[in-house]
Amino acid sequence: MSDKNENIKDLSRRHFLRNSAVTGVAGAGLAGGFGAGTLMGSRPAEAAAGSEHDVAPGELDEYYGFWSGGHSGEVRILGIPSMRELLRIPVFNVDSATGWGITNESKRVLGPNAPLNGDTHHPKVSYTDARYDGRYCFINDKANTRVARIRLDIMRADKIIDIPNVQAIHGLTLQRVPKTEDVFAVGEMIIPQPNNGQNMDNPSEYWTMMTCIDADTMEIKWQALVDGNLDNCDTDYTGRFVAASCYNSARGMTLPEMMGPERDWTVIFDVPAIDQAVANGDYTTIGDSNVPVVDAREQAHQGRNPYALYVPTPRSPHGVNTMPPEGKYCVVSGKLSPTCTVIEWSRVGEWFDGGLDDPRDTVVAEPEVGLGPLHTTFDNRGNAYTSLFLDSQVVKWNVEDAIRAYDGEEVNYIRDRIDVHYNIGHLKATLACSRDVDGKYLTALSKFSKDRFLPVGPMHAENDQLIDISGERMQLIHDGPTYAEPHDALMIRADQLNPARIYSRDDPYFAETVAMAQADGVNLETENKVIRDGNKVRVYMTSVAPNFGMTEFRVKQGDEVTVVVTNLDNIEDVSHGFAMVNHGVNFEVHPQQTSSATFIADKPGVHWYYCSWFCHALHMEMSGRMLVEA
Ligand code: RUQ
Ligand code: CUA
Repeated sequence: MSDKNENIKDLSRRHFLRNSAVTGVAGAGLAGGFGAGTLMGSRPAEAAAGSEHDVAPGELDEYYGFWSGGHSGEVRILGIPSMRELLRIPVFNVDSATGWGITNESKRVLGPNAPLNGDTHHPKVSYTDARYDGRYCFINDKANTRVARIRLDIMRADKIIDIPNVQAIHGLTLQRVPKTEDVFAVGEMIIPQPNNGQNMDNPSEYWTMMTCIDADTMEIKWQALVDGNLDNCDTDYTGRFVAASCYNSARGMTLPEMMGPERDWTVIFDVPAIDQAVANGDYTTIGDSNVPVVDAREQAHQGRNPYALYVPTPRSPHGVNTMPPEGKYCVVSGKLSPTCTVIEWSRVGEWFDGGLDDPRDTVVAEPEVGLGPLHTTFDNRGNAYTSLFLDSQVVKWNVEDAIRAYDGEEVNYIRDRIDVHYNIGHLKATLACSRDVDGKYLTALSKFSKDRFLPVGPMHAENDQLIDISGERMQLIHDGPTYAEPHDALMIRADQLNPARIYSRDDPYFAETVAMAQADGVNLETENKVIRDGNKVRVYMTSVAPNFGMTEFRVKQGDEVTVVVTNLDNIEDVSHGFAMVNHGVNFEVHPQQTSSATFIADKPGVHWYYCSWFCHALHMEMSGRMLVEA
């Protein structure tokens, strides 16, 4: 490939990483030459500073970006195109600022004995008719095999569920049409079934599943047992199919075993057929889980598998992305193959309906795009943009031209390439997973930042870059350092979200706490009261800037104390916090919110509590004492 345009420094950085990454997979023959698809050389990123993309102080952004926080366990909201971080939503982590993981309200969502860490990858905002409806954001936890739902009015998770029978939920995607009723989540690792310590030494009996979750109840509807493993996934635009990539078709336990086959596959599920199987009772259950498990492995079926189509796909495929706005094609990115595989959804339907025999007949193009293709996104002009991990590039290619080339026509489908810094994973264009795709901006989530920012020790920032894709050529417009480690992002128009400005007093998020107060005969909005119930003490207090409704309360050493604070301020942004010194307690109380935390008063003496959210000129004075009698 021609890297002529790059300066020497840039060249050496880039090649260092590419070579080391290639060495790691040398056995796979990846170091070989690449032809037609990579004709157009790379070019250095042209930075457009001080352009029309700037968002001046006081101006609002055009888009909301939902960013995964990776192994920070959170989800973040950014404003686009400024890339300003607007909010962190704690989900699978514990958060000192908001008290997520400390408050009773968040613990009810997290469930008993919830792990303290998480690994979020793929935030997905709910749809109505393949358009963002701003209700929920769903997110996976790869580290602890969970799925969470975040309410987008208050930006807090309201349901977190454990997924049985699988390990490491990675890909997560939503039904688009007619609306998001099903959430699909795939388990990446294969494990014994059941995984109870009885059958660990026979990896040929390790399997994984795709899980279907009811978006409204967050209950698991069913699981589908598959061959191979499962990685990323996406749905079509009819509500019928889900496709998932498999990079371990060999079901290997080690890297060489996993990388053995030249082709792995994309598995495509017929969701109504599996729904029907469950309705007919055609399923089993595994171990002590009562989730219906439908067998979608090839060995379970003579003739055509009614539940799953396995489309051979080169090699260790990764990203699975349906092309908007009609959802005609699905692009699977090859990772260890320099290709993307384009599957036509209508042909998938034909295969399931008996019209096609060879699963590969659903493939309509396989363009060569560059080294290490991971994910693909789209504009509204028929172009796809694929992230190239090894080349540290985004490549723009035309889908219809790639189909023509696959049919034997002499056509160059590559439109442009741009360097990103460095080693990009995910990428996403504005509204690219919906009918409203607009082809304006693309975010490139680069895994390495090295020399792009001031050094801050051995742990480097990630570099989420913003690229203007509205013209013929891509233009880099922003470097955005971020904390470990965004995997995926999506951007929706600002008008597609309508968040609450203050809490509603009947918000279900704290309804159980309100019910507890009612059972104690306490009116949270008017009363400040201490209720003793054996060695359990419930302290109800209000907050109005700059006062807590109670400046002291008295308990006995060893009491289990629950402090419930209700913020009576109803002015936007007048948030209070409640921190109990030396007791590991701090939590948020936003306008009209009720929050609570429970702790043991195990230390006799005077313990101050204070407001932790700067709320008033007399914020420092907003405090009180807990007196603990020995
Ligand atoms: S998957 S780039 Cu979850 Cu690619 Cu991280
Ligand atoms: Cu209330 Cu600071």
